[in-house]
Amino acid sequence: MRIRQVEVFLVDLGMKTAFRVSFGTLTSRPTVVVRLEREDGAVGWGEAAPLPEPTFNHETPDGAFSVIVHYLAPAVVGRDFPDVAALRKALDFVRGNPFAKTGVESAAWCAEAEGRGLALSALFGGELDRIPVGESLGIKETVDETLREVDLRLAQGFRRIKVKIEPGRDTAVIEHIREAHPDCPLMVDANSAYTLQDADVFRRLDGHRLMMIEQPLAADDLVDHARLQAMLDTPVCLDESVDSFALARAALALSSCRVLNIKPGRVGGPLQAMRIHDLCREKGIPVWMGGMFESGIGRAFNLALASLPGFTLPADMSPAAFYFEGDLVEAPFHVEADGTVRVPTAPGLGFAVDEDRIRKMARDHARIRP
Ligand code: OSB
Ligand code: MG
Repeated sequence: MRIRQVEVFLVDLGMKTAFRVSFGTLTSRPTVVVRLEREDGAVGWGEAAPLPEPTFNHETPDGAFSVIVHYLAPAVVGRDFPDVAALRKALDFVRGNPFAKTGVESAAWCAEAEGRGLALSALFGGELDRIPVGESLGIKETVDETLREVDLRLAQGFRRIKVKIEPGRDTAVIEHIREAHPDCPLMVDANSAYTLQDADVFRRLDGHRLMMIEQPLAADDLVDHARLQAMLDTPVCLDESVDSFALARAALALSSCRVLNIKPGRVGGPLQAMRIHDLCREKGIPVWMGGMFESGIGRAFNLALASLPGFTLPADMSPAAFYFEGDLVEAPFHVEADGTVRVPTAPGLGFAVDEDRIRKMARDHARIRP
């Protein structure tokens, strides 16, 4: 595959309602779209979707745009690669920046899927045709607000509820949800808001039969996560802590978690996501597909990867319409009454990209040629 050119777009998806997590409130959703064109005419789309501020990891949309324009795209344009893995290797000279690398690697996968007339899921070796999905609920002002949304999402068929928590807004909200829905699949996500000093909070949560406690402690602290996991019956799930294959291996070796959230963007692209999936499968660690409020472009990769057989727990895969004023694909997926999303079987991305809208909306654009 010879790469003719790469285009990069910075677009703003208007957020419908603010989404609060322990480290801040999301009120807008700038994201980076990559369009890669090969010499044989195949076109692929990808998305680099770090959060608007460097709060989840060190990246931002402006930063990812710049890293792609100045470093990643110049490393691939005009070059010929035997396969996507070789193209991805050409990005390794850049340290970190997993979301930016994901944008470029994803676009190459999409072009490959189009070129070979295959669906992304088939290209990735996916097996499932429907992905069970759960809802991720932001932190609300009141417990009642949270309870109302839990009722709504369960009635809509969502297969599990994830509640964002922070110190002071944790045990009470879970107690109320458990009272109303004694058996609903329920979990919490702390986005690193606690330390081991808060062990009492986790001991109380441990009594509520949660599916897991996601990322309770600092992102770089695998040792304390292992200590916490040893104290609890509830599985600890890591998210922010694992942004590479090596860290996934370290987390499993240290018993820092019993479940892993895999987000292609966080770990540096579909190839790393697949390697981590394979490792976890071999070690008997269940994984599930997380989300980063991607547009329909990024979600297409999440959906295709979630069809791999190790993804045995419900995904964070709410449709774009929950969050954004509009999407970047023409007919986004929806959640069926049984709480699943269908994995597309059409060749390529599986969703029609609204290219006109992307070109019109772009608040920054660059074209990189050899
Ligand atoms: O920690 O899983 C997270 C959204 C933004 C930043 C971090 C996280 C989330 C979510 C998933 O909870 C939301 C989604 O994309 O469905
Ligand atoms: Mg998380």
